[in-house]
Amino acid sequence: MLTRIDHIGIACFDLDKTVEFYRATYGFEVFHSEVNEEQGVREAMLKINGTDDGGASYLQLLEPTREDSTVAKWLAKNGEGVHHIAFGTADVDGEAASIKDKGVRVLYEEPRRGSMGSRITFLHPKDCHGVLTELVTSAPVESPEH
Ligand code: MC0
Repeated sequence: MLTRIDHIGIACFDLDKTVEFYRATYGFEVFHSEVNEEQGVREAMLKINGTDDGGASYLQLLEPTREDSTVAKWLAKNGEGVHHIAFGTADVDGEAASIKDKGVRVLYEEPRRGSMGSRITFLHPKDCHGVLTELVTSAPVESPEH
């Protein structure tokens, strides 16, 4: 089951300037940031709200780290804007298999590493009415130390 909008991915040319726009305009703060070399992005996660499946919804701001990355290619063609949406699920493997059975191209054989230790895969935008769609299983939340 897909149980939340995990995040909306927004491609930008300058991550720091874009983070500042979201802070100054809406008051959203950076919850987490990292570089994902495999995906070729530097990213900032802005937490918007918790969700009733125990997860959360984020805006994910993405700046390419190299010219041959998918985000750099997309920015060159489209300019800044919404790059993908991501649905959260407890079972990315099962959801990907079931969606593949419906004839939608799943881009990875096995889920890969996403933001904050999550496991992710993507569905081809041409099979999703023009929307690059990601499936995410968040990393388990560590219990607080006593
Ligand atoms: C490409 N297309 C898109 C699109 N990217 N349509 C909607 N939204 C997008 N983001 C369209 C193009 O306009 C083109 O349509 C067609 O798909 C083929 O695109 P292409 O530019 O020729 O590029 P390809 O085929 O080499 O690659 C497209 C593909 C790729 C979706 C397969 O971008 C991909 O593998 N994406 C998944 C990985 C990714 O995006 N990673 C970055 C976020 P026309 O009509 O012109 O033929 S990483 C992330 O988000 C992680 C860190 C996380 O969440 O934790």
